[in-house]
Amino acid sequence: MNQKILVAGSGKSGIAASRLILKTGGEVILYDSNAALHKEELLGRLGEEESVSVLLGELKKEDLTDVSLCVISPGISMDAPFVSVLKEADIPVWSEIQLAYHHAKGKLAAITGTNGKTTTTALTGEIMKAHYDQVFVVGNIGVPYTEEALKTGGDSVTVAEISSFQLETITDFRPDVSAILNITPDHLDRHKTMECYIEVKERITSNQRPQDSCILNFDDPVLREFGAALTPKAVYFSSRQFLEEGYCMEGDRIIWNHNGEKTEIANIHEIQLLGRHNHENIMAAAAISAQMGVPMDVIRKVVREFKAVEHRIEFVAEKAGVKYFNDSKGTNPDAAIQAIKAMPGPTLLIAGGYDKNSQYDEWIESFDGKVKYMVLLGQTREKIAECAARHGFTNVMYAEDMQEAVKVCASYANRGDHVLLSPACASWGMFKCYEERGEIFKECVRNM
Ligand code: UMA
Repeated sequence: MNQKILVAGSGKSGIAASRLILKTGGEVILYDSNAALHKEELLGRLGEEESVSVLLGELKKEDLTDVSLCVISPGISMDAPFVSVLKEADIPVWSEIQLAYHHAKGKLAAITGTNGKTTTTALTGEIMKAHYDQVFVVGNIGVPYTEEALKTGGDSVTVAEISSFQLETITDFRPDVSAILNITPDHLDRHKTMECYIEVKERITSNQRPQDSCILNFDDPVLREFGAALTPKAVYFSSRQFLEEGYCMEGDRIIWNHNGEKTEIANIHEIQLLGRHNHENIMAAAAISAQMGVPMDVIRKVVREFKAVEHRIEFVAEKAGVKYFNDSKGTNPDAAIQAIKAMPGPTLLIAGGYDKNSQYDEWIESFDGKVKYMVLLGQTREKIAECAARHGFTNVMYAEDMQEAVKVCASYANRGDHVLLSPACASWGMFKCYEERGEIFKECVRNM
């Protein structure tokens, strides 16, 4: 890649993309709109001073001399002011996953959806590892695809968690197997309308060919209809109805119904993932893996052994007869509804955070007598409290930080209760990321 490339964003994705460009012989201008960052620190992370320069703050047209491409980090919107400078200079913009895909080899499974992506990606990765020798698990799950792309070979298998942000600026990104798990309102501060959000998610299939496949949730009317006119083969799963062809429930069993033959994947009493949404994640992971050529007995074995991923309805500890669960990854109302449904009894909920322009009504309604108290944190706390009051839920308290929130819950909880951190909001503003929020919660619980 003998070009001069502007890499926008100096987080995980930007650093990994820069390293890939340097390794393939390109030149990098690492750009970040945050002028308070330190050039030397960023240069130190790349260590190729000759071919790297760092630009912070405002981007001007004259900074773009000889630049032939911009690789943009997922957290940066195409509405960001510097993007108009790129457009004026006619410089194409690739997402970080597009750059990785351009260099990667082997087979690719790519998983998107509003919720369940991380669990499905992690489980699919484990299934692949039980069958294939060289497996990479990348993307929104936390390891940038560009960090691993150059390590891939013809026989490798990559499982990628893909967010809507990453799909905005793909060009020829083409997974062999794609999956869209569900689409419910999220990130509307960035995508503006539900229609735009759906369109961006569906782009995961835009370069797929008839020999490829796409795993879709039959219970989502938009996705069901989308599958009907799709180029790749549509494979459906459903946790609500029996499917003549596809992955579904039969009583307590998750099964694959294919050509009139039923194959059991798991009995829900044998698995360690809680809640119906997790049955869907298992169906999707099994479907993706089967499409990628993994035998059903391997799939079955891994599904039975698989434990919840960190920060997703993760059991933390039991203190004074109260069980604590960390669902910091519950960053939107729909994900938070799944977590409440998965709690086996009375629950004290810690919620609130960054405002993504979400509506909280359905989430509050899902409390359904199970949530005893809600302790709110962050920017959205008033908005959530007002919404809760409109729905007649007034057992609401405010906390200034996580430690206070955990303390309040512990003092109000009785033996047999559950304390759940499932914020329905992003962590930004109070924490660096949802992982940090979850880690702090777990530390507060363990230190009690
Ligand atoms: N920045 C600018 N200009 C802007 C906005 C941001 O320069 O207008 C800069 C910031 O100053 C910062 C950098 O961009 O230095 C941050 O880039 P980023 O937000 O893309 O963060 P990364 O560290 O690269 O992490 C990203 C994903 N983050 C987002 O999509 C917000 C991570 O997903 C992902 O794990 C990582 O790439 C590796 O692929 C996190 C996430 O919150 C988990 N994802 C959202 C979600 O799951 O809901 C989509």
